Formats: sequence, C-alpha cells, structure tokens
Amino acid sequence: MDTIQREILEERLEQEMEALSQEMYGKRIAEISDKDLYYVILNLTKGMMSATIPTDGKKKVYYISAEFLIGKLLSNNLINLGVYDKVESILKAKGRNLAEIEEAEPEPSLGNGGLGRLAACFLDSIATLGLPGEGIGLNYHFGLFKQVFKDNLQTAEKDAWLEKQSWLTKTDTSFDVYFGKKKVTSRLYDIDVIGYDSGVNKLRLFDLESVDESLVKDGITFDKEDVERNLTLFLYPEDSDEAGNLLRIYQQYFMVSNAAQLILKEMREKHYDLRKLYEHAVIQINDTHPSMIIPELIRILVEEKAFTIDEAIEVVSKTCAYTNHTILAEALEKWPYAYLEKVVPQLIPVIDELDKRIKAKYKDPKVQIIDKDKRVHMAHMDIHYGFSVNGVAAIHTQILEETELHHFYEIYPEKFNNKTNGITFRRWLLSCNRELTALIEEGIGCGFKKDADELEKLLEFKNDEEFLNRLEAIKMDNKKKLSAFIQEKEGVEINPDSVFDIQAKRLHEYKRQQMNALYIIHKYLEIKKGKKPSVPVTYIFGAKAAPAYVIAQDIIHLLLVLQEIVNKDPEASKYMKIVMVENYNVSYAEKLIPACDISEQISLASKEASGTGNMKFMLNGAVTLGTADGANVEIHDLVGDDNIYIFGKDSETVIKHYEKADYVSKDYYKKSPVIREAVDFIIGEQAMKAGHKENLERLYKELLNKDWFMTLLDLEDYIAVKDKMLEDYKDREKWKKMMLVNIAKAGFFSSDRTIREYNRDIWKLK
Ligand code: H53
Repeated sequence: MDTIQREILEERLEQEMEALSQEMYGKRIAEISDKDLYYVILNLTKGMMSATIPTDGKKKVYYISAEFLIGKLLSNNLINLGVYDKVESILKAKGRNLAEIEEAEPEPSLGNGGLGRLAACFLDSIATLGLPGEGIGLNYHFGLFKQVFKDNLQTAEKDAWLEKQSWLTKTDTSFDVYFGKKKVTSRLYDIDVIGYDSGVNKLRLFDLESVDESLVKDGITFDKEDVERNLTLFLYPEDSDEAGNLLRIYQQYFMVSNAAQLILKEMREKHYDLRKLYEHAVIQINDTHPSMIIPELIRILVEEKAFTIDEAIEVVSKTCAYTNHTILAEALEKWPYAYLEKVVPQLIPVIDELDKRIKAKYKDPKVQIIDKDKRVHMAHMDIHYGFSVNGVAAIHTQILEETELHHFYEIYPEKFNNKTNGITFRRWLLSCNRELTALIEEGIGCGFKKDADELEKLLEFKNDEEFLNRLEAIKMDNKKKLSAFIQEKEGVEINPDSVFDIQAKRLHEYKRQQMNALYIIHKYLEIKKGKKPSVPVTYIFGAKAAPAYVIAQDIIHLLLVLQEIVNKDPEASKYMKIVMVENYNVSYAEKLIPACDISEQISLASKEASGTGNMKFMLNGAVTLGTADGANVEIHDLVGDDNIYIFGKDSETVIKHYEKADYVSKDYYKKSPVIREAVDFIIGEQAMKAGHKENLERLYKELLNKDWFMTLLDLEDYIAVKDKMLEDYKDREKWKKMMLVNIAKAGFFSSDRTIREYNRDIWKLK
C-alpha cells in the first residue's frame, strides 16, 4: 500500500472498524466486549501492516534467537503505524477506552529476560531503520511458565497465550527436520514487525506440526522424551537431568535446521550464488543457543550443494557472527559430545572436523572446541568459525577481551567488538509513558522520536521550575496508577507518596535481589528499635526464578516472607511496604518503569553483561542505584557523579577475588553486627513462622558458607549509599533535576543507535 492509499484508509478507519465489527460479531463497536473489540482492531491493524511495503534489499540479517520477548503488540503497532491517537479518539467517541482494550491482549510468552527483550527491541529498530532483517525463533505454546505464588512460594503453571486470532500468521512453509533417522515436520508462523514510520519485517517462528499440548499434565510437567510432540511446548524446559538436556539440544537443532532451510530457500528463490552466501545473508547468533547453525550449514553445503569442506567452512565463517551476552560459566553452553551424538549424529563429523583443525593449529587447551572431558564448547566454535564476536556493553567487552576470552582475543583481535545494548524508545517511552512523551514533545518538539539524541535538548529546562514540577507531577500520576493496579492485582495497598524503589529482572544470585532483601531486613529492624525513617519507601520486586534453580526460589520465598511480615506490622508498615508482583512480564514492566523513583541495578560488578532495564528506568526519570557493572558504567559516564548513586567493589577487585579465591563471606558476617543481624533474621523466629524452615535455612547457609556472588562484600556500602539516596530524595529540587538529566542523557541507549553500529561494523546492509 502506498502513502496515499494509507491516508485514505486512515480516513476510513472508523468505517472500516465498524464494518469489521459488524462482519465479525454482527454488532456495533459500542456493543461488543473489550476482548472482541481487541480482535477487531487486531484484524484491522494486521491488514494495514501487511499492506505496508516490505523492507527489501540484496543482503539481509537473520537474527536467530531462542527468545523474542516481544510483549503485547497492539499499542506498539498502532504507534508505529502512526494511527494510535486516531484510533484512540475514534474509540473514545464511542465510549470505549483503548487502554482497557489493550488489557485484553495476551502477552506472547516467547522469552525470559534481557536477551529476549533485546532481540525484540532490535527487530523494532531494524524495521524502523528500513534495514532488511528477520528474527528466527520458535513458537513456544506455553512459554517459560506463568508464575503463581502459593504459601509464599513460587509455583509454575503453563502460560497458555496462543489464541485462535493473534498476530501470528500461519504460512505454507514447512520443513522436514532430522534427528539422525528420526524425522519431524515444522510449520512456519510469521509475525509482522512494523518499524516506526517505516517498512515491515518479519519475526519467523517455527512450530512443530505434531506438537501436542495435552502432553502437559500437572503444572509444567510433561514427558521430556516425547520430542515428536513436545519440542515447542516450553522455552528452556527444566534441565536438571539428562532428558532435559537432550530436549534443549533437540529444540536448538530444530530451530537452526529450520533457519538454515529457510535461508537457503530464500537464496534459491532469489537465484543468489550460494558460494557468495555472505553477500546476501548475515547470521547473528544470539548467545550460544543457535550455535549449531554453523555445523548445520556446513553439513548442508557439503552434502547437498557439492561444496568441499574447505569451501563450506569458508563461506559459513564469513556469514556468521556471534554475540556473547554473559560471562557466567553456567550460561556458556558446553554440550557433552555423547548428547550431541544421540540427538544430531549427522553433525558429529562436521564438529569433529572443525575441532581437528583447531587442535592442529593451537595447542592451548583453553581454545579447543572439544575439551578433554569430551564436552563441546559452543562459544568456542562460534568464535573460531564466525567473523565477529561482540559483547553488549563496554565493560563487558573489555572483560571478554582481557579475561574471559583473552586467549581468543590474542588469536583474533580483529573479530572482537563492542555493541552496547539499547532499547526501543517506541515501547519504553512513547507507548508506556504517553504523558511524559507529551511533556517532552511540548518542550523540545517531536524530533527526539526519530533521533533520540535530541533528548539532550531537555537540559535547557534544568532550572525551569514549571517544567520540573510538571515532570514530578507526571511521575506522581504514574505512581498513583501503579498503586491502583497493584491494589487490584496483588491486593496490596501502597502509598503513592512513598519512594518507589524497584528491582525488576530475572531472579539470579548475581543480580543480588538477596542484598536488597537484607537491606529491607536492616530497615525493618531499625524501625523496631525505634529509628523511624524520614521518608516512607515501597520496595517493589518483579522476578521469575528458573524452576530448577533452588536458591533463586529460596530468595523469592524470603521476599514473600518479608512482604508478609512487614506489611502486616502496624508500626513498620507506616514506613515501608513490600510488593513482590506476581508473574512479572513485559506488560508489568510497562507499568512499573514509568512509576519508579529508584532503579535498583545492584549486580556484582563484572557479572551483568549489560542490563537493559537500567536504560528503561533512566529514560522514564528514575535515578539509578547501582554497581559499576554492565551498562551502569556508561550511564554513569553520561549523567556524571551527581546524577547516579554508585556503590560497591569494582569489577577489577571482584575478578581478583575470584582469581585468588580469597572471598570468605563468613568473615564479613563476623566483622559486622549490622550484617550479622540481617542475615540471622532469615532463620529467626519471625521468618520461620511466616516461611518454611527448609528454604530459609538453605538460603542462610548459602549466604554464610558460599555466597558465590559476594552479597556480603557490598552490603554495608549498599546500605550507606541507599540511605544517602533516600535522604536526597527529600530535597525535591535536587531530585527533579536528577530526573531530568537522566531522561536527557538516555538518548545514547536507543536501540536505533545500537543497530546502526551493528550494521556499520558487522552486517553492512544497504
Ligand atoms: O542479556 C541481556 C543483558 C544482560 C544479560 C542477558 C542474558 C539473558 O537474558 C539470558 C542469557 C544470557 O546469557 C544473558 O544477563 O546483562 O543486558 C542482553 O544482552
């Protein structure tokens, strides 16, 4: 559809909407339910999107990822199509509220955390910049899981998000995928990804034709061995046993085999020369989940396209680029060779060959693909046989080069590069905080919507009392809205006049939600001793813990126990409240972030590769309380010492502790009465009454005897800096300026900037 056609359609929007409503339900818009109205607008929007000109070009990026945490799509698609206001006002005139209709949309459960959300932001920016690119992943029917709290514990249920009518479009593309001799068949579903005032790309999700939802019995349990029926049921199925590990390999191969077939099909259809594959395709390998794309492509080129092995290796190596998102050993996949032999025997000769070539060239055991214990290091294969290796924040890339992947950096310095993560401002400002967007637009015009750097112009208002007051009023309004939502959803009453201190992210020990919990205990004990805080605080958490990650479950348990103890205490609850929100997801984030005062980014330095929540909070006027980790370091550089609160040991110190193995948490416990008191509370009478002995004791012991992520190392500094921050909060003039500076300096973190850099240095698309 060209522009003129679209304009006509916009004018006819109202009639179209009414006509669709009649056609689908035989009723007028004013008469149908929110859910039905959602379907009407969904279909209308899909029609407008598919009619928009697709982004095309001679070379395309294929972003392969196990996760795409895309969030609800209705409002974002309307914004990117430029018709949100129009639709909103048409509906308003008919007594309908677009925000309420948005609530009827189920959130796609296709991701877990930052890695998946990053992939979604990237798709938005790739389309917005008019670059040809596609995401390729899997269509999980029940996603990660739906979190339900029972008895102060996390339980997991299936997250059934798929509906008959949705953003997915079933295609006629289907491939055979072989696991040795076992064959399964796939089906491709597409989701259109519309750029902001730009073209349309696609997210391509493969499903298993023979998938069987009825396999899931109780909670999220199912027969892990029945791969012909279970492959696309869950993201990251529980992997504490062999069957779980094998299933993950089955899923990964299913994803990359489909990706390879799809890419080669497109090459064939466009009559491109496969020997020049890299001139038409660049494959971005997002973490190690899609790493098998390398041996799979090589295998196909040799077995089916008459390439010699040398030729195939060369072409594939020039096509594939790898992004590292973590230095945590547990997340850098190393599959037992025996497992790969079982699942994908056809890849074994290729992997052997790739490994043999490295062994012949380099003696260093640290750079081998297959190690002495016969485990296959997926990241090592990516680095040797890809042309680019990037980290996701400056400090992260530096740690990769100097420490974690140093041996590779010595071999291939030219492959290493940094791409600091970003977020799409369409979702994380324009859509989730419309009032703030309007104020910014009033102040500096609408240029920032296309060029995020223009946000810097806001600095002009640093001493403009009226503007700052309006900024504060918007924050207050967002806090009120969130309070009402939390009251309704969680049944907890919170005070919008309190400071909203928020930690929302995956639950992991390195992110140190447990340190935040210890701070809360400390404050609670102070109140009980008569020391009343001068400003009330609401501590809000959102986090899911992987079902097999026991200590992470225990930390959730502690938070829920604290919520019960503190909120029920008539004395303490005047000064503090705790809310652990249930089933934290993108939609929840969109409500929490605009309402946040203090953004908790407290990972152990060196461990958070980048973080992207930190960027979203900043953009919405929260002030960061963080360690010198990941992208916090770059936030700090941008806003300066006066507009961020940094605490804790730096990454160099932390890395030295690991090298020397000289961190002993018990020493910190013994030395500090404050730490001792807080840690002991976990197994004290009150906690034991509200919680479970087994969980609390296990967590207590973990903190005392192991504390791998050094909670106690930084606890005292954390308490001191957080207390200072809360003091400063009372200085409203100072705080409002900090809010403004944070928003003004957030432009760098637009994913449009990140994608421009990927394209400039790695993809080189036209
Ligand atoms: O990826 C984000 C980073 C964040 C990092 C996260 C991540 C996952 O969500 C999952 C697996 C993984 O290896 C890394 O933890 O620091 O911001 C996007 O790069």
